[in-house]
This record gives sequence, C-alpha cells and structure tokens, in this order.
Amino acid sequence: ELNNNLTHKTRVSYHRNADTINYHYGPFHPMKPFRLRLTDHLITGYGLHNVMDLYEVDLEQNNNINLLENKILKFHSKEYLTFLKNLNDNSDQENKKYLIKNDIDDNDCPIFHGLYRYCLNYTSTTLSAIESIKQNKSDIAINWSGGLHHAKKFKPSGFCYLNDIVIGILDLLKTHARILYIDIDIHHGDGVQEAFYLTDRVFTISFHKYGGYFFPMTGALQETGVEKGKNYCLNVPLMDGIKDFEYTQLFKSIISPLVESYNPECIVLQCGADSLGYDRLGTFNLTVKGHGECVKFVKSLGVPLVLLGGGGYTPPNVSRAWCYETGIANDLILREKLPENLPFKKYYSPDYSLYPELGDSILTDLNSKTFLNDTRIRLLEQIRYLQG
Ligand code: V1P
Ligand code: CA
Ligand code: ZN
Repeated sequence: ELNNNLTHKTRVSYHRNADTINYHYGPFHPMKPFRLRLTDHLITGYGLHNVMDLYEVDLEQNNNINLLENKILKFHSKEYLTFLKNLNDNSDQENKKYLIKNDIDDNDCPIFHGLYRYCLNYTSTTLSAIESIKQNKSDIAINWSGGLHHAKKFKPSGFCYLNDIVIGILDLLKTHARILYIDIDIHHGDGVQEAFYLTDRVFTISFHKYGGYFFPMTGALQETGVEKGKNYCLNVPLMDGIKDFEYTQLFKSIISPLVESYNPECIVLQCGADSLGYDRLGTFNLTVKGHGECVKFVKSLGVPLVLLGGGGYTPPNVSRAWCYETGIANDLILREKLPENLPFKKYYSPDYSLYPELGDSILTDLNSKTFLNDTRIRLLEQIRYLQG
C-alpha cells in the first residue's frame, strides 16, 4: 500500500551516470541506451530528483577503476575482462578469434565504440546502488542502466556484456546473508540463475516467456537449483499475451509465501520493461500500471530493495514504466498528464499520458486459466521444500 509509513519517508537513492546514455549498439540494434535519457527526462520532469538522494556516478572522478575491476573479477574470467578492455585496440582478427572460440553472437553483442567504458559505467552504477544498501543509507536504491542479466563468466550474451547483477549481489553477500533476486524482464534471467545455482544464499526467480525458441530458451519449471542450491531457484514459464491481472495475481501469490519462507535480508528486482505490451521484442501485454504493481508489491514487503533496469525495446514505454516505478519507490502517484516542456515530448504521442491504454492490436493471451493454475500449484509445492 502506498503511504503506509507515515512516520518516515522511504529513503530512495537514484544512481545514474551521465555518460551511459550516449552509447550506441548500432543503427539496427533494438537495445537503445537513449531510452535512459528519456527515462531521466521524465523523472526530472515530474520533479522526482528533488525527493531522492542523487548519486552521479563518474568513472573519471572515481580513481578506483582497479577496485571496480577486482569486483568484476569475482565473477568474470580474467581472459574475458582483458578481451573487453583491449577490444578497441586489438586487431579485428584478434577479436574475431575470441568471438569464435567462445561462440559469441556479435549480432546480439556487437563491438561498438567505447564498449568497455559503457560496461564499466553501468556496472559501477549498480555497485553504487548496492553500496548505499550495504551502508544502510537507503531503503530503495535505483539504477535503470543496470540489470543486464544474460552475461556469462566468459562471454557476453543477449545485449549484456558484464553481469552487473551478479557482480552487485556478490558484493552484497559480504554484508547480507540471504538475497532474493526477482526478474520480471520477459526473458529468462539465465546469467544470474547460473551464477547462484549451487548456493542457498541467493534465491533466484524469473518470470519469462518460455517456448517456441524464445531467447535464451532456458528457464523451464524444472530448473530449481542443484546441491546446496537445490530448491533455491524458481522459474515461471509463461506464454504470449499475458495481461496485468493474471500476471500480478500470479506474481503476488508466489512472491508472498516465498518471502515469508526464505526471509531475505535484501531483494534485488530486475525490472526489464520488455514485458510491456507493444514491446519491439516482447510478446506480453502488461501496462505501465501492471508492471509497476509488481514493484509496489515488492516494496510493500518492507525489505531493503535494489531496483534495476534490463530489457525494454520501445523506448517511450520503457521510460514511462521506469519513471512510474521511481514514483512508486517514493510513495508518489504521478499525475497522468506528462510534464510541460518535456524534451522529446513528441515520442509520447498521441496520448501524452504516463499510463496509455493498450489498443486492440495486442496479442491474444495464450495462457489458459488451467495452465496458470497448474503453474502456480507446482511453484507453491517447490516453495514448501524450503526450511521454515
Ligand atoms: O534470438 C536471439 C539470437 C539469434 N540467435 C540464433 C539467438 N537473440 C535475441 C536476444 C534477445 C536479448 C534480450 C536481452 C534482455 O533480456 C536483457 C537486456 O532484454 C534477439 C532478438 C529477439 N527478437 O529475440 N536479438 C535480436 N532480436 C536482434 C535484432 C536485431 C539486431 C540485433 C539483435
Ligand atoms: Ca525474466
Ligand atoms: Zn529481456
């Protein structure tokens, strides 16, 4: 519930890097760091920067690139980090060799100008958010440029080069005993799941589209962790067209008993916005309000929270969702009418609303009531395996 805490304002910190928004994956690539610029303009347009602690992360001022690289090396291999670091200096032939050897898809993960700096930017911004939670300086820490959940130890995957989530969680494990990772991006959070598959100290759960060769093709209900990590991983495979009511109902009915049983000391929520209707890559039908309802629910659990971005390929909608969710973090319900004098306002036509309705041209919901019910029952069974 909003405004349930009248004695203390929720301490929210907003972590951003002015440089990250300037990078380009290439003209035909769906991942557009420009969406972060739209997001930031909306957030400032609504005045939200005035009610949060602002952290401007700056690599130039931060003379601790060594420290940052040490944290990255807690997950990624030395060889891979060296490859990323020397990319723009290496010969094309040397780069090609690493790509081939490691089966890297350079359509999804192109080598663009300043790639290493881009990676350090979003990763250090996530680490800045993590740090404010570690030091108990905020209740909720936000980095919309983070959440790149597919990156693997040795290689990039699905638009993600460094896995800022894994790197951040590994750092947070120094002070926090149990961390819950929730992923509402339409894609399976495979990189994060894999990194913590053998441990009970990080519980990972991802909601995603599964089936029909949808990237990355993992995330079946049966993937539940191994060894010490057995039962500390959940997957919620869904089909095309799921809508707000069904999604949020399923989300709450799973997350609620999960948090009760696992009792996490911190929650990291990846808020990939490609689960919204009309996403260029996604096939779900969530609205800004439905997507935000998940954030609102997680906030209501009263556990320290890190909010990260992720996917999202229709930039105006991505920025609407992340601005709305920044409002939710601050217990504010933002007026529907977008701010006057908003830069790039034409991108929000024809409605100029923060909460546009989905039109009629949405995909059919292929998730039957029986399918969703069966899925929920199986997931609740898994949760019962956790020690109370
Ligand atoms: O499907 C694939 C590849 C093609 N291979 C045979 C597998 N790649 C997807 C990658 C989606 C990544 C999502 C990242 C995230 O979860 C987190 C940031 O949101 C893909 C798709 C697609 N429709 O699934 N790549 C592209 N489209 C693509 C299109 C144009 C140019 C470059 C990549
Ligand atoms: Ca997901
Ligand atoms: Zn995605």
